[in-house]
Amino acid sequence: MIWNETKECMSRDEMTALQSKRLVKQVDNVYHSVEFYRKKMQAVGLEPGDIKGIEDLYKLPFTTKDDLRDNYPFGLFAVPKSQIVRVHASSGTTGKATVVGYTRKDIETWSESVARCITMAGLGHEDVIQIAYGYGLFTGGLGAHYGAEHVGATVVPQSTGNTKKLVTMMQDFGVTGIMCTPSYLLHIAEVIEEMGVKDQIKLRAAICGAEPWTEKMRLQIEERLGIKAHDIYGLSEIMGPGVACDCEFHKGLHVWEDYYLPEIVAQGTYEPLGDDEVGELVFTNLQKEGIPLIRYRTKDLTSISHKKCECGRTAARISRFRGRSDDMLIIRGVNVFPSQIETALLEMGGVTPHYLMIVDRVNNLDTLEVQVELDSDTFSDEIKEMEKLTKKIATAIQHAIGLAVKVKLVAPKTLERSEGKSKHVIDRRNLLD
Ligand code: DLL
Repeated sequence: MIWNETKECMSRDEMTALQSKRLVKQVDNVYHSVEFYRKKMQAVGLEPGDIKGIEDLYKLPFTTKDDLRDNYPFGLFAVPKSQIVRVHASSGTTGKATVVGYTRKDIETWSESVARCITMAGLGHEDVIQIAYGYGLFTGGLGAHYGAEHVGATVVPQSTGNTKKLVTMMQDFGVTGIMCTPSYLLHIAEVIEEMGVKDQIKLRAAICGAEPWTEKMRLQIEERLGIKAHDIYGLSEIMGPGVACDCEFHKGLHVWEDYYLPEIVAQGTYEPLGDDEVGELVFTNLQKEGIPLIRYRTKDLTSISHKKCECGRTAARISRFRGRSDDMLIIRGVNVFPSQIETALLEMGGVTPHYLMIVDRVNNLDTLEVQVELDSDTFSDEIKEMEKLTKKIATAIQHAIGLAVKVKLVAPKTLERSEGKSKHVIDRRNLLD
């Protein structure tokens, strides 16, 4: 049985006791098996015995992506390589890849984490689940795959690539669940409509993640496909997909806190924050063997709530992500998140969630152009109409971000579609600097 399937949960006190026990053991483990952690703790005068429970967590130093890069490829592994059964890696745009390793038990923990998300989305062993995340060094494909097999579903390891073929198989195999990025699911929805097969699709639920998306986009996906859509979060450094997922109430993502101990810290000062305060999400691996990370700074911005959810689960919830601290653009001194543009566009209607922000610097002044794709009902050759709409969109965006922008309308289906993580920003300022 997958834990949490029945929503029978631990009380907060029971969870804290379990986390404390696991933290004490993990800190002792990394101190003795990873030189990096031993040195880091010694540098601040800490011995494993100083950590007696999660109340002492804040004493431990943070770990960052740079620490993984500096110890490339296997320097932070806590077990001999002979016990590692899998590696994954994320390339990132700058620097060396970050490499993570999994023992056989880690693969089981990961599968259980994803399986909890799948059951929370109402899917189970009777379902046919198509996995349309990329398979390979990216954790999306294989992570989702093992979780879906763990619940006993019939798994279709589609990966990304030929969307028409994916839709045909969805039809022929009676696919009822899909796991892919939200932007790819929107593209799949377009292809289903183009092929005119919507009434032959049995899809009931989608579990989407790997990139930020708004609640409006989630609702649009639900309506367009007539399904339930859930938000799944994770990161390769901590495990992969399945660290957290939202339930049927969609009021935050339940974190599997018996494996991944969450904290929120203030940006800049890194002081611990309380419930409902927005800051950077930090995780400590309580059970991981291959590469257990202590206080890993994710750079993802969110808040946490420990209140019991309407669904009955007591697992803490993190709110939908605003974006990453390194996604935030500073344009003429104003902080802008791409998700603000997406929300403004979807509130207006008549436009699609496909948009591209082009930031440039002209005569030392930052400029922002937003290319917005219209849906086919709104798109017209009436120049006056289009001018009116351009103004309306520019006003809505200006209202949302507090900056004047240039809006360029583009015809339906002209902006590039992505099968993996979508790209919404081209920042040309970096090229000029
Ligand atoms: O994206 C793992 C994953 C695969 C999660 C499939 C969900 C589904 P990385 O490539 O290491 O791992 O990227 C991790 O992606 O720190 C977030 O910034 C972002 N991210 C992942 N899920 C979400 C989400 C995978 N649901 C980085 N909402 C994370 C917002 C997300 N951002």
